[in-house]
Amino acid sequence: MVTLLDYGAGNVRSVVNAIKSLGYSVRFVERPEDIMASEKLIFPGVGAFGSMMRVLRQKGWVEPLRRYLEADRPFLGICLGLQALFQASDEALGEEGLGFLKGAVRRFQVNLAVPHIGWNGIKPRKPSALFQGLDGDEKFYFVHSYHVDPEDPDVVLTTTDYGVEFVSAVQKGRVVAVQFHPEKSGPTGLNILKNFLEGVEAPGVLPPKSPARTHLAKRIIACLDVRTNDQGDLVVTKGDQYDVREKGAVRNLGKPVDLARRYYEEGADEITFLNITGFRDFPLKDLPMLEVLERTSENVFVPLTIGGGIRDYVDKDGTFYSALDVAAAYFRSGADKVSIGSDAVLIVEDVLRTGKATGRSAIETISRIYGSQAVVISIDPRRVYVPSPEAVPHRIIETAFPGPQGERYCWYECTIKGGREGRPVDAVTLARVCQDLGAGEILLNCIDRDGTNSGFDLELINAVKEAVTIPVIASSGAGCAEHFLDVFTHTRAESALAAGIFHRNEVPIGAVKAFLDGKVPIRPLRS
Ligand code: 1PR
Repeated sequence: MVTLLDYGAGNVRSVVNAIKSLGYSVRFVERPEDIMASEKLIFPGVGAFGSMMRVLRQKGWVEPLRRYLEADRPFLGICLGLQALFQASDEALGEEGLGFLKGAVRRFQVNLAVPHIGWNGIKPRKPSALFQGLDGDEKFYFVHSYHVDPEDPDVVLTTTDYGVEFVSAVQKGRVVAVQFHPEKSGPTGLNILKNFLEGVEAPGVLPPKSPARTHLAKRIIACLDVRTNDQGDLVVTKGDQYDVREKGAVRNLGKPVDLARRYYEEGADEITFLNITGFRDFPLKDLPMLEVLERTSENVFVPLTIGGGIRDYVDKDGTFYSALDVAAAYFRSGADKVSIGSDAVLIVEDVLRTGKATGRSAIETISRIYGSQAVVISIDPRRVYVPSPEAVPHRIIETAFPGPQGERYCWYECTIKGGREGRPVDAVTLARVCQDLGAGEILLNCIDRDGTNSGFDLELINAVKEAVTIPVIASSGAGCAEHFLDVFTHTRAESALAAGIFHRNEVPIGAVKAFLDGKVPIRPLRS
């Protein structure tokens, strides 16, 4: 029996599913006395340090937690559950942490995208039972903007490199805590969880290998565009430049849960579901997507993103649902991130028109509660050629691929409603304003390339990547493994997403990774 400390700030479903998949049962801390009564306590922190500590105090859990830790009882902290062990955090100045370990939590001061999102390695510093069965060169899924800075070097279990060398795991007796998410780190992560559950008092080992330097892997993401077909079945579909119909019928490429499972087993580093008719169907009425997430998260242990229909909504009875309500339902069902498409364009238009943010937009409200790493902006741009840089008041780029009239300039017009409506805002400006509002990642599609197998639009990706510091996912147009190498060598995109080539079995994820191996850092297939 494992006890889970859930203070209601995000996706704990995956932790529960991961523990259950290892044959353990889970109960939740409900009253302060449940903490001392735990046999093994797992604290999967999500969200922000300040709100976490406030909730812990309100619930009366701080003192029992301190007593539990001081008594050297089995404890596993994950992400914010590691940071909570320290005295203070730059994220919430004046807010006291649990103070079990001396030191503070610092914001990353690096010349790289922050949050640090993705698969990175670990460098073990001392033997631990947690390392049982590891080779040492595995990668784990991280997502955080802050890292711990312990005063006592003896508690450092592993470090990781990301612009700086930071502490990625600590251990003091039977109290262990990791910055990465074992429940999102595939079979390797489950191995770590299993080691903890079997008891870290077992004799410690050091993995046979330890990298001299760790590298953040370039992520390969499988994307499932989901909608209901004309027969009423929820299917994975795929468009050509966003047209998903062939001879009048919606293309059917498989069932969402089954395909997600297949891509997990084939080595996808992340899975994205886009409810492509979300702009017209309200997701909390269209419950199948929630069920898809719930069922997928039962046995897919990599990050899951869901997009489609995340916006404020009034139903036909006049009941108001906020974008935050929709996102909360998705997180509860197993999503780690939500992706906002159409609404982001309207929000940015509003900010550009009024010159200020309202503080109430979907981007701001969701990132405030769940953290910026949980908010992805999905952009659906279309290339528009213009004769000169002065032709339109948008961010223009000079292109190496002239237009039909020989135009040497173009801009990328954002669209809403699945590409059906163009709006007067360009993709570069949209990405920058969304970052300022609190978005943590950009999913950069391209209508011109979507479904064409002709390669990613590198000019678009470079223009957007140069304008933001948050990670960018390159999307649309992948036709072969070489296209992934192109995007990772000619742009600074952190990840690349594809749909059609995976669905049609033209190029499996394994083949993409095998091709990239040794050329760019990737998560090795076996982990
Ligand atoms: O606007 O917040 O409701 O979100 C709707 C979401 O659905 C948006 O993220 C939007 O990108 C997506 N969407 C809407 N209509 C379509 C469509 O195809 N008709 N799909 C659509 C977008 C694009 C990519 C695709 C890549 C890779 N799909 O996600 O997977 O282009 O494809 P490829 O590798 O086959 O080239 P909201």
